[in-house]
Amino acid sequence: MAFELPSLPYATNALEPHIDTRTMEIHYGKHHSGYTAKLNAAIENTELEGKSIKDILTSLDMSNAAVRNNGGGYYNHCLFWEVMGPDAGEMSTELSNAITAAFGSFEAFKDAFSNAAATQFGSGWAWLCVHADGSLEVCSTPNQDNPLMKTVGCGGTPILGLDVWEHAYYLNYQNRRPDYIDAFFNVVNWSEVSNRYASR
Ligand code: MN3
Repeated sequence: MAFELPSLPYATNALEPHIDTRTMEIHYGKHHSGYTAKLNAAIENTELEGKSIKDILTSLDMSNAAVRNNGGGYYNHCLFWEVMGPDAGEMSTELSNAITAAFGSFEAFKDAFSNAAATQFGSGWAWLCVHADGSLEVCSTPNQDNPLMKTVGCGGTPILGLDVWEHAYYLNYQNRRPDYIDAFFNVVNWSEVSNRYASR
């Protein structure tokens, strides 16, 4: 069973003005679609065919560039669409307490996450990850790597991710990545992030 491009949980214009319609159309319809097709091509007739994406990434041979790049791209964008939305929802008390425990306050978490996103040189992602004991970590990874991969320098399960590839923001923000990062916090779906925290 090949991987399929999941449907977007909202319309392509739902995140305006923070993330513009044209960027969503290209990012979802071209980039994510491309990662999906290339992942399927890379695993076809290999022992990876039929495994879950999480299983593939947690046991990945990092020298397998096609699966690393396209499997990462497939998983990362699936998460990215789901942790955003036109409705911010509500953060659970459990997640709120974990953020305070790890960072001191929500504002301090936001600063740490924004800094990770702003200082990731070139293309990559910023992450909020949960460890098995419920503790939280902010980190960033290059390209389409993610914390499920063993040797990327951060661990745990990602529950919030921000794509800082130029394709994610250039049409609307050009070189102003910090403005895009600020805008992202207007479209985070905290109910979804809380669900991911709870189901770690
Ligand atoms: Mn992207």
